[in-house]
Amino acid sequence: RSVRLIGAPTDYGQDRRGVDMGPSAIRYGGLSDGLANAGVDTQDAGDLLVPRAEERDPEYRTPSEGKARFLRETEDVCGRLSNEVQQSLADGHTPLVLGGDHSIAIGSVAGAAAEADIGAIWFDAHADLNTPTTTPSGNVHGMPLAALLGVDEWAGVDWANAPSLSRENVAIVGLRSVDDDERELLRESEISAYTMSEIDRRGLANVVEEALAVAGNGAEGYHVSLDLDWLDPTIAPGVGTPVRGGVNYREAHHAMEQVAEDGGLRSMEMVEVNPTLDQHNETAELAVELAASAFGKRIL
Ligand code: DIR
Ligand code: MN
Ligand code: MN
Ligand code: MN
Repeated sequence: RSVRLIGAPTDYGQDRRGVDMGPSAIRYGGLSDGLANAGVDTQDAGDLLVPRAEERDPEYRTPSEGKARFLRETEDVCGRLSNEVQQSLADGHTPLVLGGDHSIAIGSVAGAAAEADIGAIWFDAHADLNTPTTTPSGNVHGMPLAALLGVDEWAGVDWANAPSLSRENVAIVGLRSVDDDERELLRESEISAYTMSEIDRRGLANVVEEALAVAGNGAEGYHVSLDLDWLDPTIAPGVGTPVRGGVNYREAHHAMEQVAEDGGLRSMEMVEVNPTLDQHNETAELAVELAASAFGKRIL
């Protein structure tokens, strides 16, 4: 397999600044060596040009009357990211997108879903299912999955929707911080949602096996969206919205090894690494290790 890296250095989607340094932090954390050790050919397409938030007005521009900060900028970046992801797939390279905050998932998944029916696995403490009216924060990083699935007022926002991604092919793994309206939506929708408490009960390996089956069922591969706040903050402190009680080091590696073994991975992203909140780039280095496992690194 060969991988093409695409950096999307945004920090429009959340309040803690510095996540725009994620792509650099992950590269400095040794990504190309890590992937080479996994036996993967890697090429680096560099970073998308992302205007600094300071140059822009966070003006709420929404489909309805709700709030979604920097939505105009998010649309611009996601449109270009979607094109890069499509080009990478057309050239025969698996896209590995480096965030940036999680709002960029709108672009990566839209790109991955442009020419195929795909599934998606969201490794995240959060559901990312808010809309501009349900959002408690106005931050688009809490909304990308809702945008892609066309939930409520996201429906018909063409640039943000991925019509070939259906809810039956979406699994969220690692939930432990869910807003009230997201909970309501998860109760009634076909999205497969796996909480930390279910992981405690069944074990992560069993849950991931099921999530892979959900994402791949009838689909032409799936997108893996890895929000580093999925992990426990003791091993991944460099994220904007840490939540205690996350996945541990070995569990995380094993989950990524399951992804590699399954073989259905179409595209992947790693988001929310914020080196300004980190200790010695620990979170980016962990992201590198997990990417190596997802792309096939084995101990023996
Ligand atoms: C919260 C936090 N649900 C929000 N979301 C985060 O602002 O919508 N997503 N941190 O990753
Ligand atoms: Mn999250
Ligand atoms: Mn489908
Ligand atoms: Mn997220």
